[in-house]
Amino acid sequence: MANTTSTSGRTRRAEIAGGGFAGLTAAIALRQSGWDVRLHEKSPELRAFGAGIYLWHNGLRVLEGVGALEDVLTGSHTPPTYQTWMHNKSVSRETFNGLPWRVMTRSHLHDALVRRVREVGVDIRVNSEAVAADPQGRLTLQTGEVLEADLIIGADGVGSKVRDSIGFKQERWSATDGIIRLIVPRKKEELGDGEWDNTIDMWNTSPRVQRILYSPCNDKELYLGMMAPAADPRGSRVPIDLEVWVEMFPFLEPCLVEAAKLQSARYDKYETTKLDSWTRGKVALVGDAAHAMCPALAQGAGCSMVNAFSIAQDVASAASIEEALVGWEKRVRPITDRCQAISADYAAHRSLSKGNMFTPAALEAACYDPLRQVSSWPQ
Ligand code: FAD
Ligand code: 5PR
Repeated sequence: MANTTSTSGRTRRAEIAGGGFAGLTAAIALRQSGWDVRLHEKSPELRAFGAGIYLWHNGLRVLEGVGALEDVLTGSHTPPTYQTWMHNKSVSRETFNGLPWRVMTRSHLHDALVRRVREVGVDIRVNSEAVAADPQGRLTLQTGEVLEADLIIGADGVGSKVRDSIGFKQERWSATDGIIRLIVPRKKEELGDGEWDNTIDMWNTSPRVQRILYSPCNDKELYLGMMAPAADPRGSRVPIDLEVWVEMFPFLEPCLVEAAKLQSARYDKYETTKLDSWTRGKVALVGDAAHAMCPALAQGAGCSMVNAFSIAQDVASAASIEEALVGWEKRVRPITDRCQAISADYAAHRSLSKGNMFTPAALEAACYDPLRQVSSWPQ
């Protein structure tokens, strides 16, 4: 690995706050291009939070770029079709014209990135909470320690302290609906006849709005996204209200019984964050810190990973980090902004229930190839 990355011959140093998908991706990509990288995670260990996740061509290409693709493909699943049901009747079966996509557990993806972060030699600090950043290139930790670097990355999620310490202008709002996300055993034999290897987005609007996004992750694990309006006390109850879910989805009973056992279940509302800018001096915000979005297009992590990977490309040969970051935002932000807007619109109108909603505009982010820096599907 090259150990000089600047024209002065000195190895450049990055301090990254946050060990989620965005922070891990940025850390590996920078380290691969010769930077000294330290990653701060406030939790006691690097661990994924949450249930399942979809990655599309854009995110899968990032994994290729950071050397984690093979690892992620083993133990994850591409369903034969992405089906949508309304009141138990199929309204669409999508295959995206061959566009690659993949479903997996969050821990599967996170573990692969963590293995790679260790392999490339990122300096990892757990129990290390960032509390502030300074555009001059300083990161302050909760302990009071102040670290200087050429580049500071705030990848500390939707509640970002790095962001809020600097004071970006921002809009934040929550949607009407929220979701309980769980991993349960597949129980394929017990489910009886059906195409249970598919993704099936099962919508019901009467007698209540209740939806299950059924997403097999591999032979053993099933990701259930159980959506209900925040105003519905029974649909949003955790641990789940078995009766109300089985009544609507009787054919999923074996899986729902397992879901009801999970005491740690949470109901999360969808949050959106929009900032006037993602950078200030030597500080860049990536991932949910910069652009938390509704999950309708399943692109929050995908865009986060693309943007994190792209920073490393844009600072690689830059004489000025500040200018490179401005250029980076200009280059990558429009796709994320459009994706965030469509996701918010789909969530607000429950548009996915109509089926066939993965239009070319909706798949724009997914079609992007961060390695070649072009939209590249079909190839
Ligand atoms: P996070 O995952 O929040 O990671 C932030 C990390 O920083 C955490 O490890 C946290 O502990 C740490 N941290 C926080 N504060 C500090 C601090 N001050 N100092 C140090 N460390 C700190 N995206 C997809 O691409 N596909 C999907 O299918 C998908 N489904 C979704 C479903 C739902 C219901 C929701 C709500 C989101 C979904 N997303 C999906 C979006 C995706 O989860 C996020 O966009 C993604 O996880 C953001 O990653 P991140 O690294 O920016 O933030
Ligand atoms: N797609 C995915 C997802 O996890 C959610 C949604 C769409 C992959 C939420 O769980 O529309 O809310 C959605």
